[in-house]
Amino acid sequence: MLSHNQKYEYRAPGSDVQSLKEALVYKLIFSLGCPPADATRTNWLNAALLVVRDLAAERWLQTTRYLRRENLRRVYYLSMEFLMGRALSNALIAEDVYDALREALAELGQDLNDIIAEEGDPGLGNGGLGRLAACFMDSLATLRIPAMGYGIRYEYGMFRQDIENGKQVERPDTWTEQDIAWQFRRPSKHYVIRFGGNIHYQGEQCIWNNSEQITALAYDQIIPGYGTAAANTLRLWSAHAGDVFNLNDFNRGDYFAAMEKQNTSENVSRVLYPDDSTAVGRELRLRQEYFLTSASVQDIVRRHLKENPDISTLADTVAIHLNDTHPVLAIPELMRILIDEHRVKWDDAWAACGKIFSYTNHTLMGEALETWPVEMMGRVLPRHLQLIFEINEHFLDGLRKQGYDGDFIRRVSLIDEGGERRVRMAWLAVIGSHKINGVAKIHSELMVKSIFADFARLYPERFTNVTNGVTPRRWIALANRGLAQVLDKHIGESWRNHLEQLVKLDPLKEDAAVRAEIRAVKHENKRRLAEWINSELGIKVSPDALFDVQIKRIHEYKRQLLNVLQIINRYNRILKNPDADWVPRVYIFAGKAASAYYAAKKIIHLINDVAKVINNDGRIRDLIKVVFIPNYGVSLAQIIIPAADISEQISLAGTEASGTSNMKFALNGALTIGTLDGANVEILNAVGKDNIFIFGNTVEQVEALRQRGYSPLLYLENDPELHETIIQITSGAFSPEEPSRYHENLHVFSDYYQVLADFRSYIEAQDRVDRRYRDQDAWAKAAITNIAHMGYFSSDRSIEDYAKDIWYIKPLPETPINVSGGLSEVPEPPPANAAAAPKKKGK
Ligand code: 26Q
Repeated sequence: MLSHNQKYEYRAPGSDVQSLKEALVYKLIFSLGCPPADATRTNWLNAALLVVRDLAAERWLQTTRYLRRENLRRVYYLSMEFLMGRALSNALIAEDVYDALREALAELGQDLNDIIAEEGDPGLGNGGLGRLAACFMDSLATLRIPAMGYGIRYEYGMFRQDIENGKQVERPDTWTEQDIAWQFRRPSKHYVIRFGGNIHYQGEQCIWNNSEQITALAYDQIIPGYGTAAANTLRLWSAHAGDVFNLNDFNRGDYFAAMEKQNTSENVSRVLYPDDSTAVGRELRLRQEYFLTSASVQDIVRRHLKENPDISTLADTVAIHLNDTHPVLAIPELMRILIDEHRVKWDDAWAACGKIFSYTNHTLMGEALETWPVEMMGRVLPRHLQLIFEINEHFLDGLRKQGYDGDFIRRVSLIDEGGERRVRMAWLAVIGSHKINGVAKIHSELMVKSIFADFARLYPERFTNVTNGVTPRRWIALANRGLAQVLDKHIGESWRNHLEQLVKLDPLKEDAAVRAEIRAVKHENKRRLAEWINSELGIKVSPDALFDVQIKRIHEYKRQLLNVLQIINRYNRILKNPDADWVPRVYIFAGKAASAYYAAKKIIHLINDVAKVINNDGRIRDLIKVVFIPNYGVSLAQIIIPAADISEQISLAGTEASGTSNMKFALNGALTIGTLDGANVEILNAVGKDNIFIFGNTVEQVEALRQRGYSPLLYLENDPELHETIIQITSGAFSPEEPSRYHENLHVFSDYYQVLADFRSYIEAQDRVDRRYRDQDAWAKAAITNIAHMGYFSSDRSIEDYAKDIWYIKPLPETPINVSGGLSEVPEPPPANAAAAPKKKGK
C-alpha cells in the first residue's frame, strides 16, 4: 500500500509513433470496448481523441494546480457563443503530434484525414463573435495567460442549412449525438439557477423566495496552448432539471407532469439563438443569458473562496470579460451574490464590479442593441431588476448632483422610458465596467462618437480599442499546410506564435522561385476546393479561374446583393462583348440567414437563381461560375479560405464592426476587395493601397447621403447598366418559373444599405482586379505582400493588448510547473478511526 508522501508512479503517454500506436490500440480495446479489427471510423476518432487528450491532460491539471497554489489573478471570458471547430486536428497541432499520429494511424491502416473529417463541427455560435471567442481561447492558452472560458453547451447549435430548390431549409444540428470523447462531464460542478418567484426583506436582508430552480452542470474541455506547458479550460453549462424534478411529484402520482416540467426547465440550454437583424426580446433567450452568467459567477466566487480567506479580495483575483452585452446580467448577479449572500455593503459591491468587469462591443447598429422589457425582467429575475433600478438610481443621482439636465439623464438612463419600458443592456455594461472596447480602430472611434457619445463624455478614460485577430495555428498551420511548409522553409517555424515574423517574407516577393512556390500552393488549394465542389455539389469549376469568395452570415448590411448585381452586370457585358479578354471567375458564396430574416433568405434564393441561369448559359463558356456552398461553418472555412484569390469585404462603411475573415483571407494570400469599413481600414494600412482594392463611399459620405435624404432612384436613372440588372431581377430573368419572385421585396427601393450608391465604384474596382490578375507575377507579389504584413492580425497580439490594458494580467512563467510526475502525491490518509479521532489542529 502507498503511504503519505510516497508517489504513485504513472507513465505519461509518449508522443512517438510507436507509443501512439500502442495507445490507440489500448484505447480502442480498454476504453471503447472495441477490437481494432471491428473499429468504425468513429471508434478510431474517439481513440485518437482520448490519446491526444491524455497528452494534454497532465499539463492541464498541472496548470490548474499551479494557479491554485500561487493564487494568481485570472480572467474569465463570458460568451454566449464559442465556435471552436473540430478538436482533434487542432489538438494535434498544439501538441505537435500531427505527423506522428498520421504515421501511427497509417501503420494501423487508417487515414488521418478521414479520421479528422469524421468529427462533427460543433456550431455553438453564429459567426464572427463566436469564432473570435475561439481564437481568443487558443491565444490565451498559447500566451500562458491564466484564463477560463464560460459558455453554454447548447443541445442544438447553429442549424444545418440545406438548399432545396434554391432556398434555405433549416434542419436541427444534432451534434451531441456523436458523443465525442473530448469533453469531461463534471458531475460535481453544478449550481442551482433560480428564476421567477418573489422578493421580500427581513430587515436589511433581501430574500428571494418561491423561485423555479434548475441545475447548471459543467462540461469541461482542455484548451491546449501551442508550444507551451500551460493549458486552459473552456467550461460549458448544460441545464438539468433541478429541484423541479423531484420525488414529490412522482409520489403524488403524476409521472407525466414531472416529466413535462423537466422538459421546460431543460429548455434553457436547448438551442442557440440566431444573430438576427433585430434583437427581439424572447423570454427564453433572457433565461439563457441569466443561466450562463449565474452559473459562471457562482463558480468564480466559489473558486475564489476556496483559495482565499474571504470575499473582500475578489477584485484582486478575478477579471470578468463580457463578450458583447449577452452576458451582462453577470453584473447584477455578482451584486446579488455579494450583497445578499455575503453581506457586502452596496457601495463596496458596486466598486468591486467596476474593477472586475470589462466589456467588448461588436456592433454600432442601434436596432441590434439588446434591451429587455421591464415587465419581463421583473417576472423572470425580480431581484436583478430591483438591483438594476438601484444601480440606475445611484448613477442618475450622481449625474443630477453634477448638474446634468433632464434630456441627458433620459438618454443615459438604464431604463428606456419611451414606450414600453425597457432595460438597456449596453448602458448597464458601460456603467458597470472599467473598460469598454471596440473591435477595430474605426469601429472604436465611431463607437464613442455615436452610440456611446454621452458615456464617452462622462467616462472618456474607459473607452479603448482592441483590434480583432485570428489564430495562425488554425488559420495557417491547420488550414493551409502547403503555405505553412513554404513559410517554414523561408522564414523559419516561429511564425506560429510570433506572427510578426511573417514580415521576413516581404523581400522574398522579388524572388521568382518563392513566387512560384506560393502560386503552386494556391493552385493546389484551389484544385482541392474544386474537387470538393464537384464531388459534393456536382458543379465543375476550373482551378485556373480566379476564385472570388464571399463567405459570412447573410445580412443586408454585408451586401451580398451588391456582389450579385456585379455578377449580373459582368454576365451582361460578356454577352455583349464576348471576345474581350475576360478573366474567368468562380464566384463562391456561403453563409446562413437567420430563419426569421426574410430579406436575407431572399438573397440566398437570388444567388442560387442567378447561379442556375449563368452556369447553364453556354454562351458564357465557363467565364463565370457561381457556386453557393451550403452549410457554412468553421470546417468549410478551413477549406475555402486557403483557396481564395479575392476576398469580398463589401459591407456599407460604418456597419461591419471589424470582420475577421478579412484577416484570414489576407493571411492566406488572397487580395481584398472592400470598403473602408471595420478592419479593412487597418488591412489597407498594413499592405498598402496597391495591394488591396478599395472602393465605395466612406463613413462620412454615407452619413452625408443619409442627411441629404438618400435617393436610390437617382443611381438607377444615371447608370443604364445598373438599371438593366435591376430590371432583369425584378422582371424574372433569373426566375422564369416564377417571374414575380423578386417583384417587390428586393429592398433596393429603400436601399437602406446604399447598394446602388456603391455599385459603379465596385464595378470599377472589380475591373482593376481583372487587370492585376492578368499579370500573374504582379498578382503573386501582391499576395506575398498581403501575407507578409498580416503579423499584426494575430489573436496573440489582440490578447496581449487585452491582458495589458484591460485585464491587468501577466502570463505564467515559461515553465511554471513540474510536468513530470508532479501530480502523483498521495494525499494524507484519514486517521484509522476518523469518527473517533477528530483531526488535531496544527497537524
Ligand atoms: C442578440 C440577442 C438575441 C439573440 C441573438 C443575439 C445575437 C447573437 C449573435 C446578436 C449578435 C450576435 C453576433 C454578432 C457578431 O458575430 N458580430 C461580429 O463580431 C465580430 C467579432 O468582433 C466582428 O468581426 C463582426 O464585424 C461582427 O459583426
